[in-house]
Parts: sequence; structure tokens; C-alpha cells
Amino acid sequence: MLDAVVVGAGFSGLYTLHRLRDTLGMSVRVFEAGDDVGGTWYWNRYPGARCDSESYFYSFSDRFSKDLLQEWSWSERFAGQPEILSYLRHVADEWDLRKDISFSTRVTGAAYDEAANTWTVTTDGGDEVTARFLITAVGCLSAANWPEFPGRERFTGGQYHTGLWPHEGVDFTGKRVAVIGTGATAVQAIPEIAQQAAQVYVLQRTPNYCIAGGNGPLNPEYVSQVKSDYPEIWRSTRETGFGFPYCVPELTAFDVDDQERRSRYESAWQSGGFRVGVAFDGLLYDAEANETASEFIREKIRERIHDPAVAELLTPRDHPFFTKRPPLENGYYDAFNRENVTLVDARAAPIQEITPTGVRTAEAEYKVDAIVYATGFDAMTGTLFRMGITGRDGVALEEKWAEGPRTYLGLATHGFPNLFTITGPQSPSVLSNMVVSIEQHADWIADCLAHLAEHGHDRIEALADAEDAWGEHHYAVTSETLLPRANSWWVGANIPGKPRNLYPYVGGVGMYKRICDEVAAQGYDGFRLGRGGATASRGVAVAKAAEIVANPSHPSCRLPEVQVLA
Ligand code: N01
Repeated sequence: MLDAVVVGAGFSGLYTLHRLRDTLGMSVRVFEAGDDVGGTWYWNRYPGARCDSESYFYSFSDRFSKDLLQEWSWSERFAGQPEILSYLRHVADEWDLRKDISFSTRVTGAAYDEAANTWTVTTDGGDEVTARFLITAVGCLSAANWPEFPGRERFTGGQYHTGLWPHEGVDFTGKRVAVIGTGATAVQAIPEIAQQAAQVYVLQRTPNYCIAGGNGPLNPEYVSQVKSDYPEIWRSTRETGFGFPYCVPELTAFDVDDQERRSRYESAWQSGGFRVGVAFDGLLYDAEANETASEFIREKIRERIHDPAVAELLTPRDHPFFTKRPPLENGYYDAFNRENVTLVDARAAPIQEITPTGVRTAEAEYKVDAIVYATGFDAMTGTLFRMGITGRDGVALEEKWAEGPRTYLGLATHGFPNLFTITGPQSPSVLSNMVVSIEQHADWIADCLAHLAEHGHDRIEALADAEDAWGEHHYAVTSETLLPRANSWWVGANIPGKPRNLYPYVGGVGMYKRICDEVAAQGYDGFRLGRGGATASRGVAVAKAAEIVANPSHPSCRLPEVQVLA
């Protein structure tokens, strides 16, 4: 029997394998559906795919290897998919991780056996292994969402989902292409596709607040400055709200006059990336303050688009800024000034069917040779449900979470002993720099497993009361924000019938880490360790969570001024 099965070999699976195998000496098997490491970066190979978090802190930190931080140099401010994949391959090779990974192997079932206190994991390759612990490292965005448009199977051209892009690439030269969706993925892909294709129809249902990315090759002096500042940079990523080393001022948008406000937005905008989202404190909480940021971005859109009617259609008005994930754009708005790009309003005239030769909306048929589905994912729970996880008494995870996720800290769920979900629902996950959250979770789990071993326990289970308390806390923190106001995938609105909840935790990375650390410091408060009788506990630490969140700290942060080469 293995000590642990880990599912997934992206950032989180690789880091977890390293922590459990190399620092705890556990026997671990990783199952990975792809034929190589990479996770998200293995599957999402669409044109223009790159990371919207800056490369120098979207990578393993000093918790993983200080040497790697000095040795590896990223070529661009926001790394492209091929470079991130090379990085993960390099890590897998250098740390000899592949020998414990079964590639091209999808987990099809994982059942907890109460009497034996084991997990039995089955795969599509016919494997059946048992392990004491099961750790899901499946990412948050891997179950592709194909909207059920009638007639999809009749289309005679190529159909591609961005999250399942052909490895050999797709040549759109001279082709007419429909792109469905205008989320972060489409915003990256459209400028690239427009350069190749004869004609691109972009079918937009909801416009987004796209932020200037400011990507480019990095100045070597900046790179060496970052490398020498790394200890400070990592400290601040772990303490800030979103896991980025960006300072949030204590000033709110109404603490300054109009001119000063505008100049602060402008300066954050020119710095690029998500900084404009933290130009002032409280933008996610105060609708009026948020509107100042929303309007600032609307103006930016109007400035970029030549045709005022197209500009208006691209202007978001139905949700506050940052209540849907804002895409970073590098040439997205310019694409709509091209002759070969047509914006189609799929809100006014929804897509009705896919015909053999194109896409028909309520208004017209767009005849195309290829359709790109940039339609996102059944996020956070989709992949977990697909794995066939059953806990005590054969209860399926999707049954337990039928009304929405019920977890303790987003890490564990009552009735599923010895199961941990890395960046699971109700943890900061997609509301953060993912690698920072992945490391925090994997470190916490590794420390927890070490604690169990030290105290002679082979079992840990979240208590129902603690889970309820975390759910209440999660809901309370969510309700303070503007996030429930948008129909985003963050609240499950993109999947028909999916329970509407805020899936990620919005209390912030720094505060969430303090709560998790408090739970551990209190002897894994809110969990039952070993097989003893259950002790009712709502979790002292969860009670403290409200206190922690009510008293936010303003961590200092330092990131050298980014210098991109022209
Ligand atoms: O998916 P999305 P995505 N008819 O769900 C539209 C991460 N990411 O793949 O908004 C017509 O955001 C849908 O319309 P609407 C990032 O976290 C990270 O773009 O629902 N349209 C929307 O426009 C991101 O948020 C990076 O009205 C339909 C689009 O499809 C997440 O991935 C890079 C439709 C889906 O947008 C998902 O982004 C890229 C229908 N029936 C992405 N159904 C990095 O930086 C859906 N749509 C790492």
C-alpha cells in the first residue's frame, strides 16, 4: 500500500510529490491524464496562451528551491505557455519526479474504505492501487465547458476548445473563424488568430474589463534586482490578499480628489498587470468606489477602438470591475480595429445552433471554416466530480456537494477522511496567484501528515461542525464583497444548473494562511485525528477567522519597478 496518491502533475502535483516524497520520505504515486507534466500548461496550447501573473512570481518560490530561482531566467514579463511548460519539465527532470508519475492515466474512481482506512484508486488504464491518503492536485480549470448548442456534431469544419488544444497546433491561414467567448482565454487568442485568419467573427455575450498587460522582454537589470529581492518578494506574496507582491494602499478611492484618483489609476495602468485592481483599498467592497475604476477602464476602451459602435459593444456595464476575472490584454482591443475582425453581439442575438457550415445566431448565420470554443470550464468542482470520489458509506462527493461545496478550509470535507483538495473550493485558489496558494496548501498538508505520523495517527477527518462554521464564515466574507453581483464562473453561473455560490474564498491569501496556521497551531482544531470518538467542535480557529479577517493587515511589499524592453 502507498502512503499517498496524488492526482495531477501540474504545479501542484509536482510540488506535492516533492514535499511528500523528498522531505517526508513517503511512498507516493501520481496519476496524470496527460502524457507529460504541466497540467493547465500542458492542455491550454491555444495561440497566445500565456500567464496573466508575472513570470518572476508565477513560479516555485524559495520554499521549493533557492537555487532554481537564481538559475532560471524568464524571457518575458508574462511567460508564454511553451516557456512555462519547459520550466515544469525542467523541474520534473531535475528533481527526478517522473519516476513516480503514471502518465496518460486518468483516475476513474477513488473510494474510501472505512474498515481498512484506505483509499482505493482506479484508473482508465486498469490500475487499482490503495493508499492511506488521497490528494487532488487537479487544478481549478480543467473540465472544459462545451455549451450545448444544437447541431455541434454536424459542423463540417474544425472545432477546437481552447482548453483541449491540438498539440500540433492549428493553422488558420486564409480561414474564416468563429471565436465563441470573450473571457481571459479569448482575449489572449483573438489577436493571434486575427493575424492568420482571413476573417474572424467574435461572438461576445458579455464584454469584460480588459487590463493593459504591458508584456515584453525584461530588462536584465530588473531581472537581477528581482533575484536579489526574492526573500522579500516571496514574503509579501504570502501576506497580501491576492498572492501578488503588489501593495494595496490604505487609501480608498474617495480619500483623494478626482485628479489624484485619476493619476493613481493611470500610474497603476501604466505599470500593467492587475495593479489597477489594487490602486485603492476597498474596490471590491464599495460599489461607488468600484464605479470609479470601472469608468476609468471604460474610457480606456473608448480610446482604443476606432468605431464608436464597436467600442460601446465592448464596454462592460452589467457588472462591477473585478467581479469577473479581468483579462489582461496585449493587442485585444486593437484586433477590433482590423478589417478582418467582426464583433457579433451574442447577447442581443444569442447563438441558436451550429449549422454544417457555421454558427447561427437569432439574427444571422456566420459561415466559417473553424469554430474556437473559448467557453471556459466547469470550474473548481467539475474535475473533482469527474473522478468518481466516494467517501464513507459510499457517498459520492457530488452528492455531498449537491447544493454547493461543503468544506473545512477548502482543504477537506467531512465524511471523506484522509482526502485533501489542493486549491479546492472555499480556499483562495483562483482569487490568487495560483502557485502561491498551491505551495501554501501543499506545505500545510505535508506538515499535517508529519504531525499525524509523529503522534501515531493514520487518519484525519474534518468535523461536520467545523465545516459548517467554515461555510458560514465563507458566506459572511463573500457577502461583504461585490463578487456575488456578477454572473461569473467564480459563482458557477456559466454552467446551467450549477449551484450558485462563490467557489473561491475571498478573505485573502495572507489572512487565509494565518487561519490555516492557527488551525495547525491548535493541534488541527476542527479535525478529528485518529480513530477516536468525534469531538464536536466548530473550530476555535474558525471563530478566530472572523477576527483575523476583521483586522486586516497592510503588509509592506516591494517589487522593483518593472522594466520591459521596448
Ligand atoms: O473562460 P470564461 P476562459 N454562448 O468562462 C462565453 C483563467 N485563465 O477560458 O461571460 C455564448 O472566463 C462566456 O460568456 P459570459 C482565468 O482565471 C488564466 O476565457 O458567460 N457565449 C465568456 O465570454 C479565466 O477567468 C489565464 O456571458 C458563451 C466565455 O465564453 C479562466 O481561465 C489565461 C456561452 C468564457 O469565458 C477562464 O477563462 C487564460 C454560450 N452558451 C485564462 N457559454 C492565465 O493567466 C460561455 N460563453 C493563467
